Amino acid sequence: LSWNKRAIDYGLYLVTDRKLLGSRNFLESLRLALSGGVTVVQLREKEVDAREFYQLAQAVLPITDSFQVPLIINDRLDICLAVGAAGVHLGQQDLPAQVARRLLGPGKLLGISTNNLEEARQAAEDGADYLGAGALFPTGTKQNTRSLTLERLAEIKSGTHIPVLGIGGVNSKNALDVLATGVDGICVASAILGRPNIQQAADNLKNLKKRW
Ligand code: TZP
Ligand code: MG
Repeated sequence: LSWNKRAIDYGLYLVTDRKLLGSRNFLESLRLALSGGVTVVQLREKEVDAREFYQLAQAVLPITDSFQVPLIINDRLDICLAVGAAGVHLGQQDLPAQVARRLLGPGKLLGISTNNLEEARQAAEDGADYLGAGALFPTGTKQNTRSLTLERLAEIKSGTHIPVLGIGGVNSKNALDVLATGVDGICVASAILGRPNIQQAADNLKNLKKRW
């Protein structure tokens, strides 16, 4: 699929982590999350080699396509291009945003992780399409996160002109507080994939967002 960047709904952005699934099947869990209303999927695989990441991305793309949801690849611009994913998500320790934008061309989505207004403004200037900002709450999904208060998140949102998503321990109990900062969406892993009923968990978060 090709994407109209201006029309992308960042409301409920799922970051994958197979460790959260236990013995449950990955592709089936993804289908459940999409059925529940996830609007963007980021494939985040920290423990696989390039070949396995590539093959997994190839398997995921027809599923996200069938829900007309963009697939974003974490860390690996080469794999994004190789499978024809919608875009790539990079952190402050990955390829610089400016370089990634040059390699991707104008059509692909580029997301950048940020922790303060300076990084956010720089990423936007360097060609990012959206920002992830966190970590807002304690999380078991990622080690060594920098923390970010809701006040600082609001500052990032009001100080930039591209979509901003709150990430890090976001769940059904705190999602409304995150949305109250004015951000464009929430970015979650465990609040969907770590729940016993994945579809219901996604649907519940989606409804919070809708009612907000
Ligand atoms: N980046 C900052 S926090 C985080 C990432 C990838 C983990 C998000 O997972 P969870 O389970 O929603 O806290
Ligand atoms: Mg990274």
